[in-house]
Formats: sequence, structure tokens, C-alpha cells
Amino acid sequence: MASPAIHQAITEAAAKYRFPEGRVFEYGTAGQPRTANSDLLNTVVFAVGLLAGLRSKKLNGQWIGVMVTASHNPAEDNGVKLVDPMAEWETYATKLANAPLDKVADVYNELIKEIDIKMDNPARVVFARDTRASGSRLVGILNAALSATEVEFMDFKFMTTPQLHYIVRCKNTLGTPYEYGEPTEQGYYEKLGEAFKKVMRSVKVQGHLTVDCANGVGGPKLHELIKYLPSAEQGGIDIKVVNDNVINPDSLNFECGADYVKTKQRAPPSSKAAPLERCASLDGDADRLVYYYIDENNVFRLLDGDRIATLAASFIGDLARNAGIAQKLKIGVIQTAYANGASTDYIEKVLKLPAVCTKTGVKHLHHAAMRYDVGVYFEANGHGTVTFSENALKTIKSAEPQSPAQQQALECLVGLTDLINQAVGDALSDMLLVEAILAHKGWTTKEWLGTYTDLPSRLVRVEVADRSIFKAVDAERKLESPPGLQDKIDALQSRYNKGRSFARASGTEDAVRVYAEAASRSEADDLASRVANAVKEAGSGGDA
Ligand code: 16G
Ligand code: ZN
Repeated sequence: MASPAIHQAITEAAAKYRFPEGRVFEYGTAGQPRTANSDLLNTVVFAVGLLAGLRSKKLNGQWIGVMVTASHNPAEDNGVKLVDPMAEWETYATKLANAPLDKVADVYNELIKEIDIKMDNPARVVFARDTRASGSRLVGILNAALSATEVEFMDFKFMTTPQLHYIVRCKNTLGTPYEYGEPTEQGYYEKLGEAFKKVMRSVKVQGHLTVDCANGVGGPKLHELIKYLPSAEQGGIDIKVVNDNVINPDSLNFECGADYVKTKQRAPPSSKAAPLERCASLDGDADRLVYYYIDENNVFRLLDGDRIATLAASFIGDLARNAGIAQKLKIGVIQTAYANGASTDYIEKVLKLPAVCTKTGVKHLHHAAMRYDVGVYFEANGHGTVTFSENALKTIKSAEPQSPAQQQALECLVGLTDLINQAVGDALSDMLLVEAILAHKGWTTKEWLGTYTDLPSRLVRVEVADRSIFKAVDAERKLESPPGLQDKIDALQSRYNKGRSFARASGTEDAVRVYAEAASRSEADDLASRVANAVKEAGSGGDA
């Protein structure tokens, strides 16, 4: 039980907010719901603050992170997520967030009992926010919840989501054999800067890179990071930062950023990139990255998360072979059903690596990646990273090189283990990874794109009365409900050359998403629209 003083402090603090009438909050794919009206989030953020403290106590005072961001969504949205939540805590979050305000303290007490929390344990929380205008108000509410429950906390102000993950990892490994780094923003830049220099020891980046920062928090942070990187003259990257306006809050994610580029399949209208110029886009909280360029015929060419995954897997595979430790490292690539079929083929047939499919959402991919010594995971939308197991780190760090070539490969691998953010997918770290690999391979983006040819694909959003009737199985590649719908989809896709299609309920929006790919553009479009129709019929209670 919370002390009467805490119970009272919670009730008093909660009384300042108004519960949005008629709303039921659900913990979504990646955290609390984002809403177009961030005013609705007051009580949710308050609940998340309470929960973060409880979770820290449950973990004997481990640091828990709370990030206030709505990522790639419009500027007026906001959201909040815990670093890093466990699946079963999502029901607790939902319970707290939906409690009437005068009952929050009681529900808090019920949870203490249900989760079996020792209230004498310390509780520690770090939080940060992106550049959204509503962020400061929401952070104030977090502050109120943490203060009411006597939690020790640190406010890291503006940060990218991966930077906050980095801080949490550093704080929780401090003084252990797994020490991750200095738990400060500067520590983050120093670690990346040092690692990048190590990886780049023998090579030079060719050409320059334009980075679209979605007018989000990634802009100022990239400017800062650049100070820790070798200059272009020293063989480093000549980076041009664009869409880094965080003064005008409405420009966030507006016609720019990774989500715009990936979903619209075009460069931001503001882009002045010349043909063949290497470009990258981050999203609003800098945990997604995609590359692209305009080719000689003025055609937009996208290098998305699938491409980053295949690039990284091929490079790390080569390094492991060159270092003479390939036999000791189990490398795997983790994707979701949205990965282009051509990328999966390339991973299995050309790279000869296992390709695993998981449910959508970073937590699922991360989990699956941890089963490998080197787990390369990326969603097509640009979320992802590479994880190294304890065995991998030991193998890489203790291998005795038998030749200068082996030594070079080993040093590069050691650098990669520091360059790649192990806590979570990180657009800034992933960008340095891609730049380093392209430099090592001596590749332009065109050569990178040339590794395989994507199958034309189409994504359709279908509005249905109740998306909860669409129950997916097999890593969301098949539907077990509504009955009969999957048979229809199977029959449809079998009619198209290389046809593949699936439908799944979105975890973030009230809709069902249909994905289809096939050998030609017209077949992919046709398959997508037929499956979408079947979904619509099934969703309206018609004969599926
Ligand atoms: C969230 C997920 C993202 C996933 C997307 C799917 C995280 C940090 N973010 O944004 O990985 O691709 O949801 O959205 O896990 P959907 O369920 O609406 O298709
Ligand atoms: Zn994001």
C-alpha cells in the first residue's frame, strides 16, 4: 500500500486534470495512444508517471525512461512511451489511464498489491521530450506524478527517443561488467564519434550526404553530433542538414521526414538534391531512417529499412568471415511481413542468412534479434538496429588475429559494436553505420540499390466498423478471423506472379492495413485492391 501521504498527494495532483469524457485509452503497438488533441493526454501522462515509478520499484530501483513524443505524427499530436515496457505491464497502464481521477490513488494501491511491489524499494525515472509545443505541459504532468509518489527523477529536456534509451541503458549498467557508456548527452556523442573513427580508420566517405531532419529534435542533435565526427577533409562525412527548423512548431513532420518519404515514395518538396545525390530522412523523434536519391532519369529511388538491413547483414557477414570468426557467430535478419519479398529472397539466397518474420512493432523484432549472436532487425519503415549477444562481444573482443587483414576486420567489428545503438533503433547511429558501410564497400547509393530489385508493392488502408474482429496469426501474415477471409486472400494471391498479400488490424489507427506485392506494378495494385475489397466486405458483416 502507498502511504496515506502519497495516496493524498496523488489524489490532489490528479484533481487538477479533467478526464476526457467518453475516452478509453489503450496501450498501442508502441506505447500510449497518440491523439490529435494532446490536451486529452494529461491524464494518460499522469498515469504513465505513476506507473514508471512502480515499475522502477518492482525492478529494485532500476532506471525507467519516459519519452514524450508522437514520432512521425503531426505537430499537434503527442504521445508517451515507457523505456522499456514489458508486455504484461500494458494492461496495468490501461487500467491506470482509464481510472476516474478521484479513484487513481485507489487503483494505484490495487496495482501495488496485484504486481506485488515493495514500496520501500527506491524508484528512479528519467524523462525527455521531442520538440512539440505540448511537450512542456506534459512533462510538467510527469513531474507532478513523480513528485506525488516520491520518485527520484531526472529531466533530460529535449532528446531523441534513442538518446533517452541510451541514457537508460547507461544508467542501468553503470558499475557492471556491461557498462554501456557515460549517461549524458555528451557521452552519447563521444561514444558515437569515437566508434565512427574506429570503423572508418582505413576508408573515406565519398560525396556528401543531405539529411532531412523532419524539423524535429533530430536536427539540433545532428548538428551537435557533427562536432564529434571527423570532418570531410579527415575522411568523414560532408553532411548538409536540412529541415532542421524547430522554431516553427507546425513544420514538424510536415511534408518531410522518414514517414513522408517512405509512404509518399517521394523526396520532400523542399528538397534541392541534385540527381544521384545521397539523401537521408529521419522521423520526428529520430528513431527511423530511410535513404533515397533521384536517379539520372529523375526517378525517385528509395532505400528503406529492408535495404539498410541487407546492407548491414552483408557487411557484418563479410567482416566476420574476414576476421576468421564466421563459424562462431550466428547471424540472423529479422523482418516483418511488410519487408519486400525480394529482400527476404536476397537475405536467404544471396547472403545465405536466416530471415525471420515477426509481428509489427519494434519490441517484437528486438526480442527475436536477441536470439542471434548478431541480430540485424529493421522494419521496412526504417526502425531498426543490430544487436550483439554476450557471446558475440566476447568472440569479437578476444579473437587473436592471424593476419593484418584479420586484425583490420576485427577492429572494424569492435568499432561497430559501439557505433550501433544496442538499446534501440537509432536514426543517427544507423546513419553513421550506413555511411561507414558505403565507404568500406566503395558503393554509391545506386550500387547499393543494385543489389536486388524490389517487387512492386502497395499498401492500402481500409476503414472497418470494428477492427478487433481481424485476428492475425503467423507473425501477422494470416488471418484466423473473420472466418473465410484468409481463404479468399490465399485464392487471390495465388493468381498473381509472385503475389503475396496480407491484412492486419493496425495497432495505432482505427483501420485495417492491406499489403500486396507482385511481379509487376499493375498486378500488385490489382491484388491490393481486391484484397482490400474482401476485407471491406468482411468488415461490414457481409459474406467474406
Ligand atoms: C508503431 C511502431 C512501429 C510500427 C508501427 C505500426 C515502435 C517504436 N513503433 O509506430 O514499429 O511499424 O507502429 O503501426 O514500435 P500500425 O500497427 O498502425 O501498422
Ligand atoms: Zn519515431
